[in-house]
Amino acid sequence: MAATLDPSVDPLYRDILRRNPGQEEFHQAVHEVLDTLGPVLARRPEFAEAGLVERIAEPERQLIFRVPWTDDVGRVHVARGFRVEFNSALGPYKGGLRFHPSVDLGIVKFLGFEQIFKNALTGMAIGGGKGGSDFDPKGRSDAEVMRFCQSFMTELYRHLGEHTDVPAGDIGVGGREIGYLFGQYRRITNRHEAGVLTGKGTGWGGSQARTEATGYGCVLFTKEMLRMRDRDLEGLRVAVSGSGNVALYAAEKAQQLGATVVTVSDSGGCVVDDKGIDTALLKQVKEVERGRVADYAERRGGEVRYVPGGRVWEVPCDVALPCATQNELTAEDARTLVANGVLAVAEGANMPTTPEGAAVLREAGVAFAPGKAANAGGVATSALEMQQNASRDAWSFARTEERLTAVMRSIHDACHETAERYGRPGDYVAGANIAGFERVAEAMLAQGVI
Ligand code: NDP
Ligand code: 2IT
Repeated sequence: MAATLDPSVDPLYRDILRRNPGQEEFHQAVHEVLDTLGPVLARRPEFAEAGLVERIAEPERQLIFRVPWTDDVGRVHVARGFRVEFNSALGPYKGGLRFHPSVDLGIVKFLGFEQIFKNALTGMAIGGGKGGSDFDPKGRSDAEVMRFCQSFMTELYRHLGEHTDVPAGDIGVGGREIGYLFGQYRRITNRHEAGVLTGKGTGWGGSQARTEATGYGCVLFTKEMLRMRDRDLEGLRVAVSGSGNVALYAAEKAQQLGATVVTVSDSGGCVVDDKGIDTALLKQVKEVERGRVADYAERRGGEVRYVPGGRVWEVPCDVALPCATQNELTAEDARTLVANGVLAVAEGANMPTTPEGAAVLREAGVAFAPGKAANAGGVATSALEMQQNASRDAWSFARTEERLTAVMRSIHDACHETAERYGRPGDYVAGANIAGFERVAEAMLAQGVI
């Protein structure tokens, strides 16, 4: 990371680089947060005196473990499992599990670090954590995925609990995986402890609207940002990257609110569908058949184009929603978006925009919502799931979505007001980082040096 930080945090950042070599995504996430904290530390010297930045950047606990599993032809594989329990000042560690071949300690730490501030922004009693494995579920049978999940949980269960650490899904981990993980936890512990995992099936302790929550929340946040500029989603063209859980439901909500989603993608390429993505068909292809966007294009026929290796950011749009993975929207992509007149970018994924890409958008005056604010609807609804589990209750879809809408509005307003309070009007990155940091910092200060 080249950009120099405020002198109040630069030495701390150098130390973090030195002590965590090679963890580039973690460095990037820390840099982005520290870049906005100078004014807070200037106003609140007690935060620096209590070593809060040093403590917040060091996970409370980091677990790395072996996950052996056997494939359908009897071959043994060894994957690596991770859980980084980053911060529990506000509540039990909370955050997803990612199964993807790119997962390593640096990725899990970047995600866990982001999660601390995101979870604080929700205003709910949840700390930050993240986990996963370099296991690649693509092309694996249900039986193989089940055996992997059982092996993973056989180690992880001892570190979990509804008051300790509560995982959920992320890339490569959806309802199927949560089911297998929950089953193994229940079997080993002999407890039906519903609140130990979120994203469960609605028939056995899951919350209505959790599946939809991240994508829906991202669009609700976008709507709030546009409202501040006297604009609405109605009639706008939206580009969504990815076609997984977050992308699917971002597309669905954007269209419910009158926008036209003109493109979605996966790691193979993108589809361009000028009349608007048929989200029911996309759900069928992705969620039921576990297919690719190329299959969607083939089934949809007509004027829909599949572009192998194509990038959604080249498709002209008014709103861009990166919903796939980290660093998928570069400076060059940002320049293309700006040239095409983009009004708003909201991150459904975690850290999808590179720092250089974010700078291009900022300089062009594009409304830009960082992931820790815009995608917090998923974890917020996980906290609602925990609430329902604790009270042995199950709410309706409408009631849950109403709560999600209120949380997204409150996160938007907290980011907006905090940015103004610190003389950075309209800067949602600064607003989100500072508002999240203040909440965690106050709790850590009150709880002593631990
Ligand atoms: P899914 O596994 O359901 O979907 C991931 C999508 O992103 C797929 O379309 C996938 O394409 C694409 N993708 C993943 N990795 C890459 C890559 N390296 N290059 C190109 N495309 C890639 O995951 P989710 O939708 O759950 O997660 C998407 C993002 O949202 C992640 O950043 C996640 O951390 C974040 N997030 C998720 C939340 C949730 O509740 N699920 C909550 C908050 C944030 P392909 O199939 O070809 O790999
Ligand atoms: O990045 C995230 O916020 C998630 N993957 C969801 C975490 C959760 O616990 O619901």
